[in-house]
Amino acid sequence: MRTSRSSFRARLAAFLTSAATTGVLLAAGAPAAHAADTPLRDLAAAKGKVIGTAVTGSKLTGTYGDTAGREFNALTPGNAMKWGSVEPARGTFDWAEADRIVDFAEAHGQQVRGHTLVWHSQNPGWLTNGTWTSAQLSRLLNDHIATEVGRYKGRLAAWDVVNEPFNEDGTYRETLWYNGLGADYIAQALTAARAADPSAKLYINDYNVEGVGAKSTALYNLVKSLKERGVPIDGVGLQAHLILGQVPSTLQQNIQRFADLGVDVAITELDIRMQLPATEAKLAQQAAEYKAVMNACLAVSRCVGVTVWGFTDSDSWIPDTFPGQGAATPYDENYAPKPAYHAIAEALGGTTTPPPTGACTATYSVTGQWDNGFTGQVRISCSGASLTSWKASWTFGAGQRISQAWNASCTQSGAAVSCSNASYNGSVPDGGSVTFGFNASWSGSNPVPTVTLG
Ligand code: G2I
Repeated sequence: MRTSRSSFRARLAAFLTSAATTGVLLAAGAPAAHAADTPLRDLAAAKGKVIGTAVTGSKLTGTYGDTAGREFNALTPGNAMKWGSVEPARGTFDWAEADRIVDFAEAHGQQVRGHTLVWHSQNPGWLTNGTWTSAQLSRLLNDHIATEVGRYKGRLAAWDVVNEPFNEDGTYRETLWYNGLGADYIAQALTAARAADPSAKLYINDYNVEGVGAKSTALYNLVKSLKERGVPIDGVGLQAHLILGQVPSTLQQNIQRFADLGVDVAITELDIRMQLPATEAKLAQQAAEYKAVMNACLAVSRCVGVTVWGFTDSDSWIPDTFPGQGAATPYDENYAPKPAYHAIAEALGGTTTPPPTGACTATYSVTGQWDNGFTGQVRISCSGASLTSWKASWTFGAGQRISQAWNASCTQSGAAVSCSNASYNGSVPDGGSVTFGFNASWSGSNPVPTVTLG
């Protein structure tokens, strides 16, 4: 991982101005323990491991950006580096979103994992609809890799060079690349990537290869033969899109057999989905399963770390792809850490005290930020307790001023803000929540205050 003095300073400054991004205070007045917990990235760094997240570049401001920067030491662009994103029309490149993520990562002392160069999905129409000879395909492949890997040369820790090459039974997936070039497209891609950036670690990445089975054995045999042939290959990515209750029991054994082959292993896209609604019991089971995945990686020195595929349920691919399922990531849709977050922290050696139950809590988040303005949101949730009226108060730390509020009446005197319920939302039942919002101005910095409920 790249850690320079300047990036450390930037991180420190960012930390000092935005400590406790999601300010939470209990109704009783005691700070929730998790607001002060050690960030996951510091715990992971102490163990020499990566804790990463996939991100959407356009969202890297406000609470989303603060959390991504504070908690993770690696970022993977969820979509921004795919062929269809970077070259939508032949010869017309759009690097804006990818650049934004790489710049953000460097400013926050984070690694970047490039994702992905050669895949059957999310390719531009001009490529998939074209008719190509194998010589033309080979040229397209090599040029694409030279251009994209070359653009970020020296700045990325790793590339998912080839993504999802196998069928479930371990045969090769019949893609544009396989059909045109045979299995050799994999060696060609790896060789081109090494030439374009000798310092990036080169991976083959797939799903349903977490446990020992036909598909992971095909990947194992491929890596073995690539190594024997002297083709550059540094690691395998186990995506780990898991289903609650189905963490493979052979995960650690599988990681170990790849390590024994002489390659690194990364868990690259971890999420654990469940049938909605999420209940306390399901979230507790999910936490235990996140911990089990962390522990399997921590147990093998060549397992470089774990990346989650989106850190918040508001930025997860699951609900769109599997209707009725979700809650797959470590933070809920309002950026409140879930039991899975605490389980990751515990696996990394952190001591965390999850917020006690039987209380009402207020969570402040910045949902949008522009020039000198922002939209803030406070969510008041009760569990094991209820309210018939409420008042949420905080002190702005950097001169922010509220101009407008909705679903609450807010007054501001100097830095002190006080917001009381509207006539229609004073009651918060056990298990329920209410939300109010406001627009405000900021300049210089926009630190997140801690909210007290009274
Ligand atoms: O499918 C889950 C992941 C499996 N492994 C490879 C990953 O690259 C893949 O990521 C997902 C993204 O998280 C989704 O966000 O890849 C999907 C495409 O296969 C992405 O979905 C696409 C939607 O299909 C598009 O409609 C949408 O425009 O996301 C795009 C951007 O939001």
